[in-house]
Amino acid sequence: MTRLKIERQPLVTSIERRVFLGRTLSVGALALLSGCDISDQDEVQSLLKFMSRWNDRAQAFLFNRQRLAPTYPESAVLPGARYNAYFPAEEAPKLDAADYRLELSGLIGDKRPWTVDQIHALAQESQITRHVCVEGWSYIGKWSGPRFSEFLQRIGADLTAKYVGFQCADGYYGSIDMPTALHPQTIMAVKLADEILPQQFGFPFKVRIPTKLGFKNPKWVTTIWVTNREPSGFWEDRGYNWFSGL
Ligand SMILES: Nc1nc2c(c(=O)[nH]1)N[C@H]1C(S)=C(S)[C@@H](COP(=O)(O)O)O[C@H]1N2
Ligand SMILES: [Mo]
Repeated sequence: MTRLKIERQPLVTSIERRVFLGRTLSVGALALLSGCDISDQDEVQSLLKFMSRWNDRAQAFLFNRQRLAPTYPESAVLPGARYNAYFPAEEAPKLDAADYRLELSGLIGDKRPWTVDQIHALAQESQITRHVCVEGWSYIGKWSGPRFSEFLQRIGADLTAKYVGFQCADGYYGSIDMPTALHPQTIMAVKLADEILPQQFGFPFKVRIPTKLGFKNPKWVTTIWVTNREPSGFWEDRGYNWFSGL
């Protein structure tokens, strides 16, 4: 698949970007690097990867399960959500509601696949929150759908497991920590602006996680799994920090 041929982005670049965005840590690492020309050496990369993993653990420790991401009034929603993916909107997967099946694997009691109708039948909630992309833009949108925690309970997921993983129809993949999966604002968004989620925004659903950066919100999800194994992700494997909380 040509889409997946993306140049590896060194971790240094993403850390510089994080500092640019005024985010935590890595200032020391940057000071260490500035003025010397060693930033693409393997040792520096592995030191920074180690620090990023350490940063993940610190962020996970500090994450408050009850703290809510800011919400906004209807009037704050501007028309038109902003599309993003690692390919143009015309190439977005077109999943057909009739043959779509959400596959389940890993530490889950009932692994029978789910249809779109079954997802729609769960009680839905709406949220007006800000989607923040690491590239430096954001928008306020209204998303609706079942709480992910409700879904995880229904399928008999092991809620004491560490991670939930996602595979998407476009080859994208990702994972989140269990506290974030169970957070009250983490939903399976089946609607955007009160309409069925448009195809390019992730039909049949996007896991909407307002406590995380945009790239941690997978669209066109086809498989969900629950695991204790080392998590990964499409952008994380290209250098972005795994936890990436807001
Ligand atoms: N399957 C899949 N999900 C994805 C992506 C992607 O390329 N593929 N891109 C992520 C990124 S970087 C962003 S900013 C958001 C954009 O979501 P939106 O198009 O609904 O605004 O989707 C995220 N989820
Ligand atoms: Mo993004």
